[in-house]
Amino acid sequence: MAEKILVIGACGQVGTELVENLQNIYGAANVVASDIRKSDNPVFQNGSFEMLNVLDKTQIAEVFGKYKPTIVYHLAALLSATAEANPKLGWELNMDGTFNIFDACLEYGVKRIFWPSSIAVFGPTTPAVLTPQSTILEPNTVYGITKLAGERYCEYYYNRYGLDVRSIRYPGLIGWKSLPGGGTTDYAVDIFHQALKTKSYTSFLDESTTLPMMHMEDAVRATLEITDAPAEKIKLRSSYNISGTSFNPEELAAEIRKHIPDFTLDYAIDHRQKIASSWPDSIDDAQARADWGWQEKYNLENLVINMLDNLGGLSLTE
Ligand code: AKB
Repeated sequence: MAEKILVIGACGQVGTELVENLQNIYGAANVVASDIRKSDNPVFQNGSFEMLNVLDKTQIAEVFGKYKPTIVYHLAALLSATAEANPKLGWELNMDGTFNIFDACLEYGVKRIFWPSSIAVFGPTTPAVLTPQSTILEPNTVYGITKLAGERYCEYYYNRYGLDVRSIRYPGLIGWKSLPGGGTTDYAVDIFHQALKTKSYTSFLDESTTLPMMHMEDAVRATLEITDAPAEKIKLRSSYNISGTSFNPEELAAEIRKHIPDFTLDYAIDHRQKIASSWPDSIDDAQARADWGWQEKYNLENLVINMLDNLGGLSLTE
């Protein structure tokens, strides 16, 4: 039977690029994108699009009933900074929304579901360097709390109901095709746009804040690889650590200066610093490598070249 793919929260930073990849793999006719509002990105002109609020069970039943998806990517969530601004909505959307989608997946016999966790499950008491897969999980943001509870529910739904959920803990994601919204790691995308426009950037995180980061191409590939891996390779039914690279704003700026020598970086630290300070510097992803063969392609150097190149800026050095 041909797969029917449903992407929920499709118009966000990951969804936009994931939908494009899925259309290339399965054919646009087999990919249904859904979100609470439609983005004008051209990718959504192909295939089907449905308005879908994950808190609306009637709407969920309509979409699942209409398309009978075999594989679901449930990406709808409030990210760290937005959830801190509205903790009740953060809890409701991230938790109730996830229950509603997991239950619909069970009811409609979905074969596999992908649900993203995040490095936000870690907190100030977690070992910060090469954070192990199994470690202290005491997040102090509402986003991190919902991601940790969500991970536990992934494992619970797998053990109790046999729902084949797969999950990875996304680091900060950096891509040129789509913009992030409401995260703490968003500076690492914005800096490229500003570097090209104004040759300057004001960072809301301080110079020594090292965070785990990943190029979007790697993140989308990890998402597809874990979702498509044979079930017996997925030994962890909570969520896998995955790692790309790690850097702080100063290191990122130094790399950008190799291509835009007069780029300047200033600092105006805001509330997001507290969130970032609670997250690790780097991640140990040995289990993802061993179980389903995870391997990143981008380090800081080729990530910066790729971003500037695709955003049209390498000509600045010529
Ligand atoms: C955020 O900053 O909230 C996200 C994340 C690390 O999950 N990018």
